[in-house]
Amino acid sequence: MGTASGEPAAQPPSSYHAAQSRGGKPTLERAAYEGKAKRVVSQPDGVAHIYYKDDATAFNGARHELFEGKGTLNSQITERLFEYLAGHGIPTHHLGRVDERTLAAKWVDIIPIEAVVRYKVAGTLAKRTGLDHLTECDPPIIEMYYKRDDLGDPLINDDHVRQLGLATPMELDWIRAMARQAADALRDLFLKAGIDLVDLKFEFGRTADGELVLADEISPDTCRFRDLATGEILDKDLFRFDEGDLLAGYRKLLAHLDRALAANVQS
Ligand code: ADP
Ligand code: AIR
Ligand code: ASP
Repeated sequence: MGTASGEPAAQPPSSYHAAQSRGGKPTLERAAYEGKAKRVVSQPDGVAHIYYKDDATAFNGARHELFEGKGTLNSQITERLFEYLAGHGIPTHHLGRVDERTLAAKWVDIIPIEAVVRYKVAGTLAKRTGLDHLTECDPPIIEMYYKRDDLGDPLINDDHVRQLGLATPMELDWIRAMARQAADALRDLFLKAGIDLVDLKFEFGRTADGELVLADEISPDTCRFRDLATGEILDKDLFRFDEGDLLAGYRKLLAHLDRALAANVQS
């Protein structure tokens, strides 16, 4: 398990090999993958170049719009957050920056599980339970979704993970612990930035060497953020629910984050 001092996290045994067909998803054998918001291209030596597009989609692609500059902003936010998490002992796929909107990462076989950590009720949790919006979840709720666009990414439990052969019980325990540890570190950082991290989604993958790492992106496309002072929404809900100017929200989030990171370095 990772520590706040930056010790690397102990890995679960890498006995599992995905039996699942991944449909159109990126796998270690696949050279390129065009996603809804990113394009992933395999490079030599197990490296992936992840190009952040300006596309915003919602509700499994049912809504789609372009926001010029969103890709660059998300690549910047993701880069800073992966670097911050690496400093907190979380193993990640992140390697560095390639250009304005492209990040280099270890090419991984994505485990088709979306791990969602919720500090407050929002989105589909509010819809599913009838709980009031922004009710505190203490301790935070951790959910697993099956990453399958054709099925609408359904909520699943440990038994489903076992039945589908998505991960071993030890891997699932590790994913849950790592998701909580990474989310808690991010929640602390965003509190210092004057931002409430309401919930977020993580993806994990296996490198060619069998290491389990945090992958994909961490950005306002994958997290819910509220300005603590004003209550303003600073994430993709601006687009999902026509709540306001998406680019202005993402820019504000990055500016707050940079101030908190700078203060973190000085203290
Ligand atoms: P989607 O697949 O939902 O349309 P994106 O547009 O974000 O999502 O596409 C990026 C895809 O790349 C996702 O399926 C994600 O799981 C995958 N991915 C993220 N990081 C890596 C990585 N390091 N190596 C290989 N694939 C990755
Ligand atoms: N998420 C889930 N699937 C895709 C994404 N981006 C993220 C949302 C939100 C959290 O997971 O951005 O931060 C919970 O989403 P929901 O829709 O289940 O309430
Ligand atoms: N990213 C998913 C989609 O494109 C889910 C979401 O963020 O609402 O529909």
